[in-house]
Amino acid sequence: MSHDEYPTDRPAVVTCGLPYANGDLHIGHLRGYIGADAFARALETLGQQVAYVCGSDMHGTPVAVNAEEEGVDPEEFALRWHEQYEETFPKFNVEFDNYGHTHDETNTELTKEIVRTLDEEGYVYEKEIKVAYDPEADQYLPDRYVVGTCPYCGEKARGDECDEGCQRHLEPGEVEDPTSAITGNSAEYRDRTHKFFRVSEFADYLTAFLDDLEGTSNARNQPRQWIEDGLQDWCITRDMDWGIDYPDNGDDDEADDLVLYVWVDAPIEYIASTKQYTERVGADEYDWEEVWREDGEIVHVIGRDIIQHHTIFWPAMLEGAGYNAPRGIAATGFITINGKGLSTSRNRAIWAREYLEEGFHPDLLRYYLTTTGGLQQDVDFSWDAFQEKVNGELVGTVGNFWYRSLLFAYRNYEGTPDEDVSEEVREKIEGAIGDVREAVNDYDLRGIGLAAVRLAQFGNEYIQRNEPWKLVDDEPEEAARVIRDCVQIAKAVGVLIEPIAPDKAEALWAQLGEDGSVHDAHLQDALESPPETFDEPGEPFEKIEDDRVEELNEKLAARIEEAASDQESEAETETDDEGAGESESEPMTDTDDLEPLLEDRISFEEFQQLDVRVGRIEDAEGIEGADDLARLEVDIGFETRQVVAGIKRLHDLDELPGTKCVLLANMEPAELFGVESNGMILAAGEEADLLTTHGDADVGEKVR
Ligand code: B3M
Ligand code: ZN
Repeated sequence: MSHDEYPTDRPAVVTCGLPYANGDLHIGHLRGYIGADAFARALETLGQQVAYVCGSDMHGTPVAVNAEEEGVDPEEFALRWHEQYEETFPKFNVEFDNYGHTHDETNTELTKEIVRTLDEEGYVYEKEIKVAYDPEADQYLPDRYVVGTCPYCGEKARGDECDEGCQRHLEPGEVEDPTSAITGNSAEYRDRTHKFFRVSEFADYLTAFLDDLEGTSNARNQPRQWIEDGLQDWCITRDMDWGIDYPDNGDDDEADDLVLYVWVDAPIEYIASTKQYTERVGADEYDWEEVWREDGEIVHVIGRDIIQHHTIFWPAMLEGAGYNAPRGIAATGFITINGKGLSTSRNRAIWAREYLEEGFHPDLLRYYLTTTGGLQQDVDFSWDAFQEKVNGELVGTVGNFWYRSLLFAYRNYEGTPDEDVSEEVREKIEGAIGDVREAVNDYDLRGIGLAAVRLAQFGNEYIQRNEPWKLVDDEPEEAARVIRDCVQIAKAVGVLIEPIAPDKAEALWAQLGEDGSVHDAHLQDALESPPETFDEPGEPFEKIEDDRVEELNEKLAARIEEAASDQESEAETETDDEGAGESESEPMTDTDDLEPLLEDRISFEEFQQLDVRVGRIEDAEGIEGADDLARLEVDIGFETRQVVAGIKRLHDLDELPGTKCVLLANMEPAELFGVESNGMILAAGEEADLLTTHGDADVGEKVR
């Protein structure tokens, strides 16, 4: 693993957690696949050589249990889902360089080879353990076949994971009060001999590995605690038929009927899939061994529920078998739906198929999922928030800028005016390029998207400020110069937004008459002149209407209700959720995405210098020409103040009159967009959540 800034001169591989081939894909899965896809594309725009690979996770009880419920053979069952995933991902512009599956020959062989190596290196031993068994079903109960209580946090847990509580991996025999998921009977314990991997020997290695690891802070920090608490060796075999057989090294007896635990062969698919890519394109173009055996850059994008597997078990396996270590691990937060945990069993999910059937463009969801919160934050999805973001940022800012500037250019110059780009605009674009570069190095997807949107926002301000429509007759040269700048900004926004909205960026590229594909463009191309002529532009984004949202909300509510009544009547056992960041727990605030607390303290006297008052908003309207600013009239008891606030796109202004707010009354007056602002209303966070009072404080009361 290297620490040189991206782009490096070594090949990189970006992976995302493998979906269990056991059910329909939903927005929780998509967040990870889209996120990793966007990251891989962004790395490429920096000039890094990248392969983006993944595959379906075919083994383990998540697949076996669901196949059994359907009464089908697990292989047939998993292959069916695998094929469906292969078809679905490209529909979201998730384009893997290779998409394999864990049951294919490459992965099966590589897994056996790696396990054999670990065994030969002395990292594997046998131990007799107690394994849950259901006498009625006459079968052992590995992992999801058994449910019980987590010994660490007391929450309801599955055999191998505390999925509703502390998210820990659980070893066989650890879950308390084990009950069979097949019959609901209490499980008995039977003695069985299993294979163990000596993870505990890797404590020092893993500590050093974490010191070097890049990515999100949850992935870098959480595992330290697990190491400090003492690492347990890891049981790597299961009493099951479905899976990769424990590799026979000639002298095994008992291990002959065991398969490998799914978490052994699943991450190895990252390597196998990269290898398949090389087999297809040739090692001259992309060398998987350089990545995995030497010093390439390995980046894993995962859900935060599988941090332990990727920061403890996986790097220990890689090290033990002589492979390269991951450079970065980015663990995403969960998705909630209308503020509640996504739940497939409760049908509280947005399904991939459903989204497509509604006819929404994939890039809209890509934009929403990557820019709504920081990567490790939980992101809430609601159709209302989706509409607000699409209409405000994509239609209102990006689309509006693209359309108005290119239309003006087309009508007046039939393309790009023959002028030089101004210094101001060149610097602005260079700044945005720098922001993207920094965001990629920080594994900050939102930063990538926002750099593009901010540039478009600047473009709108620029065109508004320079009013080329007024110049075109009297000062034609000046008008041409302004539009020349705008066309360059439009192109730059396209290059910058490509990782997040690849189709829309490609359409812009074609609109400008550029050769080739924007997917091959590098960030520096944002500064290259667009072709001299281009055709009449169309509007790139379509607004989502209110009645559409209402209809979508009704549909969602109706199916959640239907699922609830079905569940009541069936009182079924919950076995159908498939990971991918699915949790019933409430979203947590992750302090990494918050601004750090200020170190410097102020005195009470200093605080008293702030004259903060309760106010009531009397009137609110957008300021013409400003994308974000609104003019508010705020009653503060003694008088009514005119205040300018950056909330135009974040709030429905018509709803604000009558709302109580909190206002800093002795703020220096300022002029914004020609409007005087006489005070400052207080708001929290990027969405400008307006502060209000909890009780009946009167308008004009001082806040102390
Ligand atoms: N198949 C799905 C999950 O737990 C699991 C990921 C494997 S990644 C190697 O999110
Ligand atoms: Zn727990």
